[in-house]
Amino acid sequence: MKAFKIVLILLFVSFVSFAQDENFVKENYNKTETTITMRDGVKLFTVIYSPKDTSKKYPMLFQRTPYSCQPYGEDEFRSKISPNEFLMKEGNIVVYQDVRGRWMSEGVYDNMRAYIPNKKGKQFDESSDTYDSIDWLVKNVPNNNGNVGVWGISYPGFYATCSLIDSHPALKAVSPQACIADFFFDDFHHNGAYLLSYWRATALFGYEKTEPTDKPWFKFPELDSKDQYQFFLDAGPLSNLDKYYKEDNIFWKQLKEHSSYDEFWQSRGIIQHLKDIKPAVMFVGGLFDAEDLYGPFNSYQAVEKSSTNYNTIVYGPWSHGDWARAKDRQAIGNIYFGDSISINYQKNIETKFFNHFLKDNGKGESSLPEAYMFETGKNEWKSYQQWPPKNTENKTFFLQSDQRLTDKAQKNISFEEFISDPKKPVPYSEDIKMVFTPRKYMTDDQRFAARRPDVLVFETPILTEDVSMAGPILAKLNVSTTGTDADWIVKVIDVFPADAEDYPETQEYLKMSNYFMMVRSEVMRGRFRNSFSKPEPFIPNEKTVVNIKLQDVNHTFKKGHKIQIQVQSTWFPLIDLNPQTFVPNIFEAKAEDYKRQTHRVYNDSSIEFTILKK
Ligand code: PG9
Repeated sequence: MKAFKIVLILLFVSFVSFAQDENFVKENYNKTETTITMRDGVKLFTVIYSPKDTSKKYPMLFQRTPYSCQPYGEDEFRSKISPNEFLMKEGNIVVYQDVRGRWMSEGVYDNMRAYIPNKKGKQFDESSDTYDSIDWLVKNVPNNNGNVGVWGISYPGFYATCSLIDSHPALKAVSPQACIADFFFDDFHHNGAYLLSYWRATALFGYEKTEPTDKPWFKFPELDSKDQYQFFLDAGPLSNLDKYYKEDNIFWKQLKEHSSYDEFWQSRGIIQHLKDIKPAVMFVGGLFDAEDLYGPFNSYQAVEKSSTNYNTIVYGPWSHGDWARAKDRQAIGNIYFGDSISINYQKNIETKFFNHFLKDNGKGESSLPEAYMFETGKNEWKSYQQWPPKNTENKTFFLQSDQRLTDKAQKNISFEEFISDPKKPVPYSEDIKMVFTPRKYMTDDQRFAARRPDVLVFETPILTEDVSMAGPILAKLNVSTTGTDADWIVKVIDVFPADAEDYPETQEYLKMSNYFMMVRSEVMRGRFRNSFSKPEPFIPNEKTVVNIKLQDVNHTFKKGHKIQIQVQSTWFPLIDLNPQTFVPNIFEAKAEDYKRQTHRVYNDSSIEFTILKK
């Protein structure tokens, strides 16, 4: 009976604290809604949460979003505001804005709107919209201390990056998180391969609204299947999907018309403009972020190379946006990384970053590292003075006969061969589902793929000591195909020992014993091997170089594990099918273009790892 009473009391306490939390914003903040007029006259809808305690001045934490400032109405409050609960509870002015063309703001939306250098008169872009908004906020919001911080995750992360360019002098600290940098390498494409797994998301960003609205103006296609592999396989060529998105879906039209890295995509890439950055920056990303892994790594490097400002990077054992949640156990799919990882980051890293520059005016040292990187495998945080770390060396492993991965080149070069059949593509996941965007596959078990004849496997013997990788990976493939086009996918896998224990998160049908954990993966659409803007066919049966840069890792392959590489040519429906016959634009390929081909990977192919020196 006593235990029952204790449980009841605990339940009541947690309910009361939840209820208090639920009302914390309403009880401690005032909310006002307004519009801010941009230099071209367009009005952007802006929501301002100000602490009721007006005994001191506060910085403003500002987020610009395409996902809505809702709830709308001055009596409707968000349950949580600001980047995290620590910053919410200690008191800041928190501002949200619907970006141009979205929800309650006026204007026309443009996906990844291109930055315009040396703007004149009423010319605008996302950087100038941020500048104009900050200028109005510091002049008009009561009780602000004149310092502004910007943050955002994913698409809001892109707008945070835009705020850095031609930045307003009041903008002192920016944290672009999982920030999209370029839609040809983030989200909708990877190295030119179209992410079919994003197809449903095209509805979210494809339709233009006609006036400010607090109701969704877009509609998602109604599909009669929850089995994405079969649905898209049955759909056949991409043009068969036009029946779901008509001419009014502008983004679907743009995706189809711009299948190469042409001016349309190039102009929208933000990295090229990251020069002479002034505000302090903290880029944040997830080592297993399936959506925007390219953005934070490459944006950080661009700022590091071009600017002298405070510029730092944090990558944790996270999937897309995990760091903003407060899960006790941090796990992705079947892999557990540790407890309270996100909450500790929020308290000891993110809150410190903003307070140092917005409340302490950046005086003295921030006490934060240049690079704060979680080392998966060992599952511990590491601080580095630069990223990638100085004490690393490049080590080459060769993809050899008999499925061997060794650091010695093979003398008599031969090849491994497989039939690649668009009618029977390699699944990217064993799970039967219909995703809005991909997520879990980034740490998924790859045994199902290894056991297919159209997936080549190369692995080291059992490691006798730890091997720690910290930085980029470069796959240098020498391949051939009987066809005239092909995709090449490389997966880097940590093979667990037979005695590996299950986690509570381990899926029912799986065992962690001998688990093939995906650590990193990437595709190169073969037509773009020499140029993303000038696609080239393969010459049938001619040995051809295909290099693939895989995004950085920070992973230790522990003693007793094995390093494994898998190579394949389909990855469905994560990416669309390559017809394996060269056509000008795969979005216009016909059913008869899709052909089985025989592919070869020659044994002088190699993979270069960035290894941490002992
Ligand atoms: N980068 C993510 C995304 C962009 C576009 C479509 C779907 C997802 C994000 O903003 O979450």
